[in-house]
Amino acid sequence: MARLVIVSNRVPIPKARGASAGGLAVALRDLLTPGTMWFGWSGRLSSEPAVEPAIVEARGVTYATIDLTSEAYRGFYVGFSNGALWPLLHFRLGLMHFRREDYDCYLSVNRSFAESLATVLQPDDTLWAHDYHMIPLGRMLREQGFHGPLGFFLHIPFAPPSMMEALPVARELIADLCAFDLVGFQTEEHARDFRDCAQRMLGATVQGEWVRLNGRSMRAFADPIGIDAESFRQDAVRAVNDKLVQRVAGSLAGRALAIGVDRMDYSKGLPQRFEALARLLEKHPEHRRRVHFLQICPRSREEVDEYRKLRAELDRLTGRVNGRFSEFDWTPLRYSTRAAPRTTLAGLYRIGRIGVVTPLRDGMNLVAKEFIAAQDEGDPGVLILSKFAGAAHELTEALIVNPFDPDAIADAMHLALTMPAPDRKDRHSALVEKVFRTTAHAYCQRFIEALSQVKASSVPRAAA
Ligand code: GDG
Repeated sequence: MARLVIVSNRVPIPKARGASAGGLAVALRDLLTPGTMWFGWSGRLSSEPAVEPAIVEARGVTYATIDLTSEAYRGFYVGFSNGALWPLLHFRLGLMHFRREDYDCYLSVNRSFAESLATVLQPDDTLWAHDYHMIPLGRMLREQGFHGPLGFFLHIPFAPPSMMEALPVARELIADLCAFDLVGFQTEEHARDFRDCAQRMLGATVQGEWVRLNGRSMRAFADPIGIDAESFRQDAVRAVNDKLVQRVAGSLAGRALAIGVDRMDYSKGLPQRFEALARLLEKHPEHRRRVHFLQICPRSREEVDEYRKLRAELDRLTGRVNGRFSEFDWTPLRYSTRAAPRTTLAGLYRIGRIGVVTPLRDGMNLVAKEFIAAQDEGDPGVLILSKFAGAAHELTEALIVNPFDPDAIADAMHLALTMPAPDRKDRHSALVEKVFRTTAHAYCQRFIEALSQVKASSVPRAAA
């Protein structure tokens, strides 16, 4: 196959030995064979970034990165990507802050990416760009004369036309997505929303998964992301020896552990989840002193106002729940904003009786899959899953809840805490089969294969 060039906002350059890889690096691990290139932002700010990327080679993979100015970072990353696109695509119109200057900055950073990429791209490369920061990149590369296959994957949800229309530059962004040969979404619902937007807002012709606009065709399909289930399971088994896991297990003193793991983000439904715990203890006092809820919640995007407000709200709610229900030797809610090492996390899932995954909207949600992979199949825990997470389209044997309804989450917690072992095992065996089938490996293979096919059929004959 031609050389693969992966593009994403942040580039996970492997660090010192033993450091664990981030989410996207784990998902794309199978593709990081010698010869591959990964291009994107270095994570550094500098006053005059160079056009030519800095190159680091590790295990045969070339990592090419550029710096951003602090002004570009504010407009492109904080402003348009996380202040406008993220809330819009998570159905939070009230939190969307659109500023034309931020959008201009978003375009100009994408243009810098395209110009910098042009210095390292080879004509027969295949390019796969990731996520909402990079939507205009495909069109810009085409304008620079790149003819190779162009793929894009959106990790977060898409929105239907009625919602997309609220963004003043939605038509431009949808047209930009159409400039790729292949666009992957987490679920068929998101893919369909995109095709509907292309049809209704741009007048494109849609046939099945194909979208035809201005004389060229592209494909928009669902390619659900997964985890490396086997290695995660092994981590979880090994983590019985992890000191922190042992300390947490000891501190439970026989009580059930309910666990939530989320970046601190308003899309994850954390206040409703904390409220649900209070409802559980109120409606079912028999669970008082018998359950601990552990919420691991690493801080994220604190440059954006909404994220700082969320932190203050969670601090307040934690105080309220614990103030109301704690006893001298029992605290119902433990909440930490520190990140846990990956193996520790796997071990904590394994000792969890309930995994609580209740985002208000989520592209996929890998925590749901990790929780399932980590369970002891002889005595598995129960997954409570939001109907608005992409994962709910596959993991139908979880206890599916409406995350806006703390009472419904509380009822699911009660059901999970009282579920007999045979029921837990039945649900788990159906779920684990799915998590081991729709893995990260399967996700990558499906995308790369679709990209190799789509190009052949979408290039106009004269140009082929
Ligand atoms: C986006 C989409 C989509 C969390 N806390 C710790 C930690 N994590 C890890 C989890 C999981 C990952 O971070 C989070 O992934 P999610 O899928 O849950 O959510 P997003 O970060 O919002 O990711 C999402 C995903 O992209 C992939 O396409 O599923 O819908 O929003 O792997 O385990 N890892 C460690 N310590 C922590 O404290 N080590």
